[in-house]
Amino acid sequence: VEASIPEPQRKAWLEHQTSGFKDKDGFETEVVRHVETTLARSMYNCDEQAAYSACSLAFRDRLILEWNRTQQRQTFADSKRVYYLSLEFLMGRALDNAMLNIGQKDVAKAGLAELGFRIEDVIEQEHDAALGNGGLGRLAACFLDSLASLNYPAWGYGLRYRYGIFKQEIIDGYQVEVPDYWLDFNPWEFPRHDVTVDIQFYGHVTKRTDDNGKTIATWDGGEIVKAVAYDVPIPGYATPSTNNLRLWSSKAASGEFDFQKFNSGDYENSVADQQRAETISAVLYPNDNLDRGKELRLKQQYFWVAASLYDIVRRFKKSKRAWKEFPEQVAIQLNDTHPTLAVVELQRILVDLEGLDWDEAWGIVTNTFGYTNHTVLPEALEKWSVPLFQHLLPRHLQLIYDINLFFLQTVERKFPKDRDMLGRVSIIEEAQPKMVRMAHLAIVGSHKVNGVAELHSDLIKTTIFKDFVEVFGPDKFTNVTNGITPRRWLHQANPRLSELISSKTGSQNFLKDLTELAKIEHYKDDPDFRKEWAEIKYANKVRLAKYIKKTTGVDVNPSALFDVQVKRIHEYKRQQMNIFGVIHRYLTLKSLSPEERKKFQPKVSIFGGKAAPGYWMAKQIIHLINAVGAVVNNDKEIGDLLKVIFLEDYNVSKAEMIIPASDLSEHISTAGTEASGTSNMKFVLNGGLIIGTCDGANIEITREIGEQNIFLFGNLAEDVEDIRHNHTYGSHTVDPDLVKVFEAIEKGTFGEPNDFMGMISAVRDHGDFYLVSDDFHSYIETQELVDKAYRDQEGWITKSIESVARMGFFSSDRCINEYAEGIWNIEPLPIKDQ
Ligand code: NBY
Repeated sequence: VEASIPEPQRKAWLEHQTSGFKDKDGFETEVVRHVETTLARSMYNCDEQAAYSACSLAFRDRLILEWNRTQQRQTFADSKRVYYLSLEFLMGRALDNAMLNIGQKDVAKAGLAELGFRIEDVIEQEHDAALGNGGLGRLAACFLDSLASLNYPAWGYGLRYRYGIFKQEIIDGYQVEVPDYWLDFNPWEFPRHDVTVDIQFYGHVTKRTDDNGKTIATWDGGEIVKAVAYDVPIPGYATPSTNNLRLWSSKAASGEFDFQKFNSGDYENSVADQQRAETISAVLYPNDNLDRGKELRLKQQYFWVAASLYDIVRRFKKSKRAWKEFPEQVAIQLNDTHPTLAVVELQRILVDLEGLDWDEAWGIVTNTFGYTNHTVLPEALEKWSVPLFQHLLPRHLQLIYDINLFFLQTVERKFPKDRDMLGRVSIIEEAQPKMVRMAHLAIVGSHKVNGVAELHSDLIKTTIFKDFVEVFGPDKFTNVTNGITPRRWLHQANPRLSELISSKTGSQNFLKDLTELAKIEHYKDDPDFRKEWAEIKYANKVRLAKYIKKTTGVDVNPSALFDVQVKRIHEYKRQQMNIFGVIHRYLTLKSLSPEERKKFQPKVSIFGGKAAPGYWMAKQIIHLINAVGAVVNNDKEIGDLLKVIFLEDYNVSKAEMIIPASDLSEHISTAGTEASGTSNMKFVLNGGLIIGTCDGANIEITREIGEQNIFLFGNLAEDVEDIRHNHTYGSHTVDPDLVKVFEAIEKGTFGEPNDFMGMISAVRDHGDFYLVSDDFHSYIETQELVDKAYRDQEGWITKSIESVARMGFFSSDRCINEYAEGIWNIEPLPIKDQ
């Protein structure tokens, strides 16, 4: 059905178009209107939550209009689009970002003040959109910001989880998980009840031969679940471009409930069907860097991938182009292997539904997809059991077998008789049961595979994907070092620093071209500039200290060195090494005379991060941090010399407050395990220094900012394998300082020692896989260098300024431009006057 308004009536439409508020008065009018009509409240009944809602709705109205125009412009231009498929989008709050990107925050601030509200309090009302675990999900969010800001025609596709990552509470020192129901009031999403896709599961496949001798497969039976689109506008910074993030929600296909069951008196079961369908998009799996192989997770993946591809193909078909032009119009990026079924689904659409030949279809598929790998950890590499596949997606399993067969035939031609090679690269792992290796499928189905930092991209080429480099040649494998959006992570999180920088660079253009930060290096000896620089850091620390007092009851001195490690809790990230280091510091302090103690650098050790609910060791680490805090923070002898804080429920909006307040942050993963890291970039961009290992993007950060501005320590990635081998087959002695730490724990200094024996025996008795003992001495020594450097405040400020000035490379804008040119082959869409 043609839905567009006929020509004669369009004039009336254009005359009645609105454009949202224009100035402070207009903004206030809109806020009051939304309070009084949309929310049905009044000035006698308007709390901060209502002010937040009305303010968001006023901004939303402006966004929608630009969003519609952007979509019309993209449709009209009919140029190539990129689709970013990610099971996670860790967006955080939207209002502040919308105000800044549209460039109307000052207007809102003044307007809200006149109406009786402080803008900071209003912003604080918003619940984080936390549809992600950690770095991978936040990267997707930064990419959306850059894609819109750079005017690329791009859509994100994800799942609309009813529950995002759980809320973490710390009760008696233990993590407790609480569901995060975030959809009560969400002005940033638009349900598209008219945009739905029926998704099939289970059933059976029949094959027949048509008149031309071609085999036709049909997939019948099983059950249908409906996917409903919810759209989220993504505003670009200082551009009208507003892209779309489409999140799918699941619903029973038969509408409200199954009438047949209802009429036969089985009302309860008809409701149960409904609920079962809704379960698909109910909850985000809370594991980072761990694959658990649950059936519901595979259902989520197919549900989301099938709906997204249907949508993408539907849009392509409207253009009436030949299929072979598909890769010239469409680029699809796979954010890790989670969306890899898209490769199979597109092949199924082209072969089974559109009747293309296998080879032509496969050429289209491989030219469309790109795959980004985010980990080398074996436990995080996705595998699905063949029987599960057979049951849930019978046709897809057949297609995977065919894809594998043709792939292995090409490998066989290149490496005749190399059966080991065939076994190693096969998409099917010959295990009991057989498993589908999703990373192998993603590589075979894509034209480019990239890692997320130089070391990581080298590692995947020489370790987990080595054979594929031989099969496909090295050009298929590439690096795109991660980046972060300076809009959220500098301008929004640290407005005073952003302001100081713009006063020296002459404009806010550095927020669009981060390499302009280099200009501030000219001022590094300017006393006024340095003073202001230090004052901003101090003010950010005061704000965090207040927050710590409010949430934990502990007084911390803002003049102390703030040493921060905030990220998901994982053994490879080595929070255990950090807390062992803190214990070592505590024991050292206790052994000193009061006179000697005074020479010590006062420090606040700040931790934050969630443990996956089933990750016992990670939970033990959280417990130890809290147990150490309980002792140290109440030790009168120690006072301000050492405080240990665990901040509950670390998330994006808390990161925005914590990161600008750090002097030092810890990025101390075992070398070769952290693919990139992105918070390392955020901390340095906010004037904090890093203590870190030669891992992930730390290496490139060092190259950019200079070795004198970072505290590197520990063994190198190239040596890790040998060291591990030695743990198992050679002699393994624990570092003597670490032994003392263990003794203190075992003596009961921090409560029941049995609670912490897992962490100790992992190092002492189970091979110390993460090299905690091997790196401990170097870590402690380097922390001493940090103390010394910090006592030279002037030297520290110089390091801080130089580092920020040299961080231009780490903008996600640079990163997105690299993807656009090297992988997607897309161009920005110029904004003409409309
Ligand atoms: O991706 C992270 C990497 O650890 C980090 O080094 C990198 O900077 C970042 C962006 O490239 N990976 C990550 O966050 N991964 C996950 O959150 C994740 C979530 C789920 C699953 C696997 C990994 N899963 O298999 O379910």
